[in-house]
Amino acid sequence: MKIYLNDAFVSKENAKVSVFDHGFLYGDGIFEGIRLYDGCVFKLEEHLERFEYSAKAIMLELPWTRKQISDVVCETCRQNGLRDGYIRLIATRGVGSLGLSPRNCEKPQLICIADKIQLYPQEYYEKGLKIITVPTRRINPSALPPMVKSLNYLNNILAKIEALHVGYMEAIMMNDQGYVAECTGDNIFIIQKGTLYTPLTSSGALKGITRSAALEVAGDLGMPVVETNLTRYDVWCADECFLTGTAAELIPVIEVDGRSIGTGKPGAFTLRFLEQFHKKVSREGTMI
Ligand code: PXG
Repeated sequence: MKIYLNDAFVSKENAKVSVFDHGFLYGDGIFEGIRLYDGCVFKLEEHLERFEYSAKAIMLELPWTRKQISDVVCETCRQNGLRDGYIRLIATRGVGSLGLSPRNCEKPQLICIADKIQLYPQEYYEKGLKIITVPTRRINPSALPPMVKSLNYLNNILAKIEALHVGYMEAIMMNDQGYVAECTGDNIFIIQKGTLYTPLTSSGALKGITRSAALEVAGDLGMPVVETNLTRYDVWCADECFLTGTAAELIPVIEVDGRSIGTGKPGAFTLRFLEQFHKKVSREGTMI
């Protein structure tokens, strides 16, 4: 495996960063998870735009143009002979000294990894996932905006641990007002009486690229969409539910907190979304 690390491609064994990098010391940095389908990068421009917004939000000045970063992403895929896979693009604050101030960091580090990923076993895409809500709340946007895809994932990891601890693979996180925000690495959707509902990104959700793709699919299917506050009750009593994320793609949910969703099987609309989503990823993308 070849990894892009500061202007060069190095082997996995040699892809090492300093323990003085503030990305390691403080989680001071940003990332993107991007999919490669059949030699085409899915929604590359959208990912690069979000990467730039994340950088802007944490005042990390990226010394690379969008074209340069885009070339790094595509070249990393080519160097690894990948046609399908998962790309992890990372920018850290860079090497500095001990102490929080980013001012003592010389320059940001750019890293790109391209590999294979399957978050959930295939059977869950067919049978659906059982999930739970957990006590760990999504961090308040005034503390750390969840729209920033930062290297600080402890909030989500704590929620994931709570789910895993009691035998579930994914958790719904509520915001500090008690509304549904998102899952630990996925956005959440419900369908009720033919309308698609999803939490507002201002409720503490990442503005997921796959979320936007699902909203586009809803448009293609002529399904009304409402972005609004959702309660646990709304999810428990939904006709259908599914999650979206770059890693998970689009996965049906069949049970939440012990309540069956709809018939307890992936719903008819969800299956149509899945089908349309797969058509979309095979049609669209930037050729590497
Ligand atoms: N919410 C959170 C908190 C995320 O981290 C999403 C929603 C979905 O966003 P996208 O843009 O991917 O549709 C994410 C993305 C992993 C992994 O390694 C997680 C994500 C992306 C890539 C890899 O588990 N989460």
